Amino acid sequence: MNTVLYDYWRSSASYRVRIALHLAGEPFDSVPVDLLAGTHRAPEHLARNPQGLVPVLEIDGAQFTQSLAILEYLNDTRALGLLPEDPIQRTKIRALAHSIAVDIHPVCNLSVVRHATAEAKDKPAATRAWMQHFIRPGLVAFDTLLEGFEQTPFCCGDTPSLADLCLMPQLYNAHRWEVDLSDLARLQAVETACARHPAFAAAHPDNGRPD
Ligand SMILES: N[C@@H](CCC(=O)N[C@@H](CS)C(=O)NCC(=O)O)C(=O)O
Repeated sequence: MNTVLYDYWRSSASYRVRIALHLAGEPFDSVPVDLLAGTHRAPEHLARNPQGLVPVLEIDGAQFTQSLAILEYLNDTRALGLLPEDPIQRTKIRALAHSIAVDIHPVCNLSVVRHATAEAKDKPAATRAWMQHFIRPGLVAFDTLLEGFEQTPFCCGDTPSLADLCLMPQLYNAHRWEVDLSDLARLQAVETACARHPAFAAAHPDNGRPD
């Protein structure tokens, strides 16, 4: 059975999983679920994920939702080395990843932002202001948390960790909404390193941008 990823090209959570699949060298078919067209709310997708969210991954005869759970599954079954053995370091790297995936990402989700800006006269401006309001402080905190690690050159060492897989999609989103990150040197250095990595490059949203 083929590995299938139900995703959306601009979805950060899907982008995390694409990076992991490319790190694993796992061939997969990408099935786009158009969030702007509302395809994620159609019965067909709700049957895959009752939450109506992407990504959904079919792999090894199983179907998974929730990107962090999927990353841990791929890490466990494909030896990706996203988390170290040491329980203290493991927990600290998970905390970095969660600071993005659990704290920044949900408040910047399409359904949340649409609801929050429903009454705004200038929706594009209100959306940008909302994004900037939540993304910059979250990434400033992430940059400060990185002080506890050596970026040689990735967030926590010389190979990509769970933190890098969450950071890069969030940075893509930050650039999209013109969040100023010019003073965050650690983040910029990690971004340069990740962007050069073939798995990150292959997973980039531009590769899935509809024609
Ligand atoms: N915690 C979930 C979040 C998934 C999620 O929020 N996906 C977004 C795209 S990045 C989505 O499907 N949004 C649809 C919506 O907000 O209606 C995960 O990590 O997989």
